Amino acid sequence: MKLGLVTSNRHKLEEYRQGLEPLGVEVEHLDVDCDEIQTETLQDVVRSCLDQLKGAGLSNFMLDDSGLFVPSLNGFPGVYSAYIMDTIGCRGMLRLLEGLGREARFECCIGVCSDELGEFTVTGVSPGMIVREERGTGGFGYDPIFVPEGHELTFAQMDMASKNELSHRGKAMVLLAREMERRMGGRK
Ligand code: ITT
Repeated sequence: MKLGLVTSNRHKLEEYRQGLEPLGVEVEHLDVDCDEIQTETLQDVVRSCLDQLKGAGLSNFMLDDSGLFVPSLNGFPGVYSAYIMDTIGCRGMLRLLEGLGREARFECCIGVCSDELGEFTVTGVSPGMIVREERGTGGFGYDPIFVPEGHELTFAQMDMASKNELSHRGKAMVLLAREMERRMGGRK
């Protein structure tokens, strides 16, 4: 099966290829844009993008919206993660967290729109901690400041396969593959 991935982020594309191709899903890059609505949840952003792109005639595609949620900041930056990364970056996040709890979680909501499988979303969560200084050069975004629960290395210090095993996106990909299988089984 082949699915297009709508993203402007080449790191995401690589993570999807690494995670889904062994599961029999070929991932093709679709360089199209969607207006991310201002809303409270990743799931609403994803559903709105699916509708916009479907309305524009696209089919057999997926996309994700992801974010870092910090309970001591009442869930911030959450759906504003891209804006915060572009304005204050990892360093600004570290400054914001001085003196506050460092527990955090990444979430990734994947939305799929497929002729064969219909439309659905799945969400993966990776709990962890924000470290005190940036570590590592791999990955992207907040990877240098996030350590997944039970581990010592940041995502930016891991190779892509290890990040995919532990990450919000990797977990969402497992749920995606499971849902695809369930929907295909239902057709038999
Ligand atoms: P799209 O074109 O796919 O939307 P994006 O990079 O804007 O690419 P998101 O809106 O999903 O992706 O991400 C919101 C922010 O969270 C953005 O600043 C990302 O760099 C960051 N982010 C998303 N996934 C991440 C991950 O796996 N590791 C670190 N940071 C991540």
